Amino acid sequence: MNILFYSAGEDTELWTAALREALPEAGITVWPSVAAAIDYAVVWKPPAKLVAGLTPVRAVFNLGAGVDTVMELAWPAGIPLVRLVDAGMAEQMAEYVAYAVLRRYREFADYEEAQRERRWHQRARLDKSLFSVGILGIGVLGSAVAETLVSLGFPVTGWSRSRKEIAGVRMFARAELDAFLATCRILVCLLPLTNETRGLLDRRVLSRLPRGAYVVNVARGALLVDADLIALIDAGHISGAMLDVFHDEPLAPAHAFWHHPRISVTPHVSALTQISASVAQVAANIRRLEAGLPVSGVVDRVHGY
Ligand code: NDP
Ligand code: OXD
Repeated sequence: MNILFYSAGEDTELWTAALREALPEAGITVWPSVAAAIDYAVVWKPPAKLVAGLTPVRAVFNLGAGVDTVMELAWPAGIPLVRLVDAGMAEQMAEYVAYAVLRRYREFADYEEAQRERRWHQRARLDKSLFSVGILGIGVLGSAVAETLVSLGFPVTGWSRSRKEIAGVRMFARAELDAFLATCRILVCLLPLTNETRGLLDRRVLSRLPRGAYVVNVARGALLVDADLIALIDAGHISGAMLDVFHDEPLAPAHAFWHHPRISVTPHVSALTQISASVAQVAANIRRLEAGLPVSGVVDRVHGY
């Protein structure tokens, strides 16, 4: 069995060593080297040239949960594209969002500002039962985030294409977006970037949030219209945002997000890809495909995620 490997900006040595250990029977070629016949491609942000030169493969594995960059490429029809499903990211995402929510709810940013000014000021406790967190996208990661927030005692609402069921979470279906938005003191975005979701978080949608709402985007930067978010924060409608993902990464030094006093920026770290868990999942899926068994994480090419 031959595997073609490519990962943009990742540690190729570590990935291929882990792949060799998990699949000792496989030959591994690192693109742009070529092998006579390739059975599986294992890629992260592959260039178009890799796809153009690919001989027919049994499956393409995307080394990430989000498939927006692979979906832009012209893969031959009929080849399963398989994404990572959790693979150690759900726990990290739940930690990150719990931090963002607690930071906002317990007003830690205000205490940090007070400390800078050496100001002793105890703020009144906010009513948690009124501090509802809404999650856009109740998939693998959104569900883990929802369960964590429920366990912390927050009222939680969720919005997804098909209506989901999680104990303690009030769910909204696709057509109910405005009703969902009205529930959100904090809005967490965990949607995939697709033709339907690109630019979803624009002035119209963000304006539907209650005054003072806070925005957390941990999905993809292109879901958000940056200028609309800044305008609504500056107008006082949105109280602030914690952003982990951006249209262009790394975020340009001149971008307004870096120095906006109400925006916190992290460099796409809310859920980092874990080499050992990811390789274990890819290897298990390859073994299942070799045995003629179905695998989870196959991307729906029509819906784009
Ligand atoms: P899933 O595919 O499991 O979940 C996606 C969710 O979004 C599903 O609930 C789906 O609905 C919903 N959805 C998709 N399109 C629409 C739409 N048009 N309208 C309403 N709901 C929609 O993905 P994951 O949870 O695994 O990952 C989510 C995203 O998180 C990834 O695509 C990626 O971009 C991002 N990510 C970011 C990371 C980071 O470090 N910042 C790390 C990992 C992922 P339904 O359930 O009905 O299909
Ligand atoms: C992913 C990511 O999609 O790391 O897995 O952003």
